[in-house]
Amino acid sequence: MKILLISPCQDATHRTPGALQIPQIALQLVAGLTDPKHEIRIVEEEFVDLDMSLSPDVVGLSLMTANAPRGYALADHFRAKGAKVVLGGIHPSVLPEEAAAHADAVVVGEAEEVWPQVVADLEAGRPKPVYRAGPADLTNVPFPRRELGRVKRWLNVIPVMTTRGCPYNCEFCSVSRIYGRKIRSFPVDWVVEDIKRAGGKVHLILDDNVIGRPAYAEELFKALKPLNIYWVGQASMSFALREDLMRLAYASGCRALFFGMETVSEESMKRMKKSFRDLQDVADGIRRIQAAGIRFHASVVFGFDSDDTRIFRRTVDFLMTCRVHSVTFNILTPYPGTRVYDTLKGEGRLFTEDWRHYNHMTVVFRPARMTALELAEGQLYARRTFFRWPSILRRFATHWRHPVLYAGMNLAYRHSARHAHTPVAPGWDKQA
Ligand code: B12
Repeated sequence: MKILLISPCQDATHRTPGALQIPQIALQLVAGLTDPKHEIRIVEEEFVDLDMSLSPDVVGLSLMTANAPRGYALADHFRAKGAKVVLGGIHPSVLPEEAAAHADAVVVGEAEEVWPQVVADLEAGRPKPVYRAGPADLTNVPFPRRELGRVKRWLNVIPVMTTRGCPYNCEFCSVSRIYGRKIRSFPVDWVVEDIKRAGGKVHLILDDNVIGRPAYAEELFKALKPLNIYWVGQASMSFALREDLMRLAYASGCRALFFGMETVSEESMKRMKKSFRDLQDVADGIRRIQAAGIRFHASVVFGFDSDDTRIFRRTVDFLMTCRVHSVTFNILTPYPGTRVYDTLKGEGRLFTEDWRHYNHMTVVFRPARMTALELAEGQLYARRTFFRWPSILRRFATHWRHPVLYAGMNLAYRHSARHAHTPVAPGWDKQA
């Protein structure tokens, strides 16, 4: 069979700028699970145009909520041409009924243990409408077919997986619901072999928390050191309490980590049961992590019910004082399958369920202690202020040892902040 695997873009008119392009690994993994007798093509529409005249036998689409509407349109297009369509990824996994309207089969959860059966059923002409997968055993997974869907990029970041699952259960996140709260890991020698096969020098470890299992992280960091690679990833703030792990991580090539810091509101920290609940502890943690040579990329979320309009200035001032390397200023997004979605929906505070706007960057609900417009303008103020030249130059004093990474991230975020509009979803004024 001719199988076309697609990662749809969110918005064909507004794709991710080159410097921020990070390839998806899910489709290369699905390709690795497929009997090699089938002909496979991978297209990441966020990076390259999709040839709509292709005539595959089977189309597999990987969907998040933000690119689900585009995915459904592509599914309808290829089904009308006679192809069988399979939908997978986090969005179909939380809303299989909605996805089933655009597919011959929906995979709920992880592909590893169901995809071979899906392909066999498709070949036999009798796919089941839904395939439900439990947490996969990661000890014997075929390597991703990284040669497929390769696109030449400014910065060739190679995505790598080492663990799956997240012990935390944040109200705005659907990961633990889909992948479980128990952390499962790929064997360390499998990860090392995968990195060797992938080639490249700069890697993104995709895990939600690379130190979720400290003993495994220690073994992993020691095994990565001889590979002489650089890597970035995600971790929880508790990393700052482990000088030993920070030293091992830096020695293994870690140069920057994305931290779900979420907020500077101690009221919200307590409600979210964050590992750090005192702002001074957070500041000390940031200082220790950056002193270990690891760039601190903060992910901040605006729009919690305890937030009022003072949160924006307080957040920017705090991050400036801590000389943080870079920041993603997100807007609370009630993704389906999360507790915050159920709460806001239950309270009739959602403006829209047009998933195109569910992308961490658009106000789709009525906040509690400010208007939707104040939340949108506040996020924009924070982005523009933190990435102003005086701020970039002042923080550079702390990050001069890694000028390329610093310049690349800060200029890319400055560019997207300067060209951003006030992100409120249609329908906000009806509820203001
Ligand atoms: C790495 C990552 C990124 C990277 C790379 C994204 C990418 N292209 O993959 C970057 C930084 C670019 C990114 C950006 C964004 N991300 Co992101 N990202 C992740 C992260 C941490 C890991 C995803 C991953 O690759 N996992 C490893 C692979 C193997 O797992 P997987 O993708 O889930 O695939 C498995 C199954 O889902 C299934 N499957 C998946 N696709 C398919 C397809 C078929 C046909 C089949 C059969 C099976 C199947 O099989 C796979 C193997 O078991 C997840 C958190 C998580 N744990 O999932 C958040 C996550 C997916 N991201 C999220 C969001 C919201 C975004 C952004 C919108 C945020 C923003 N504005 O910045 C953007 C959107 C970018 C885009 N391209 O549209 C949300 C999605 C929530 C939702 N309901 O949509 C998540 C869940 C984070 C969260 N905590 O909420 N992201």
